[in-house]
Amino acid sequence: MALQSHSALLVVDMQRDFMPGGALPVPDGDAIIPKVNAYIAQFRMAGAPIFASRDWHPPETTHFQAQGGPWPPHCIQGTPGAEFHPQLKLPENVVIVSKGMDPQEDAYSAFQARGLEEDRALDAYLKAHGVEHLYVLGLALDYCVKWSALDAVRDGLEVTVLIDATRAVNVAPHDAEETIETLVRAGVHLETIETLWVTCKACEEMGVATGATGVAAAEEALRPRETRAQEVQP
Ligand code: VGL
Ligand code: ZN
Repeated sequence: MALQSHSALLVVDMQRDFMPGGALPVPDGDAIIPKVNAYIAQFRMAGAPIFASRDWHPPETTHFQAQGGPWPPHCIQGTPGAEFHPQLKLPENVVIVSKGMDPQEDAYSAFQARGLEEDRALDAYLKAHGVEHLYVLGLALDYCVKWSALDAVRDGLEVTVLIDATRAVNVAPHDAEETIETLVRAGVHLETIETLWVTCKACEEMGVATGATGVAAAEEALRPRETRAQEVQP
């Protein structure tokens, strides 16, 4: 499978509270950040739109244990825990969509999210951008990544989960495996940065490096400008 035009990237809930030390930590949630940034750089170089969802709860919601729900309080609107991880490198033109604002709704799927503009839903943004193939990564595989991918299939999109850039909560020990099985049965493709970029013909046509070179190019693109400028000086 190759990255084609009409592709978009959905970065799911890369927020502090889902990282080690946060209120609802996903084991190794922060370990995927360099890879997530490499994907972001690649999609950016390919000119593909990038969306980022965030869990964005009110202080009281039936999603939290105090109100009878399954989870400790997390990602409360405006708190540090709800911020994107500081090492996440979202591009300036990223479209941020927020979910879980309704105090009666879990909202595990980014398709339940709304953008800041005109209260627009994710599917409306995707349609407006002519997106046909959605690539999904982030946290957590067994909740928000899973339900977002399944909703995307239901919405008629081709869907790929970037399996090396996601981690599961694993409330039960086999949740990750079961999630992967469910996704594959639903027709979701699974790719890694190697399988995606090695075969990326469209990227080559667009002048985007693929394979190991692509990863190196992405890393280069992510380095702070000052560092790059210094290196060309004698
Ligand atoms: C999520 C548990 C609770 C997620 C959100 O984004 O995967 N998981 N709230
Ligand atoms: Zn939540």
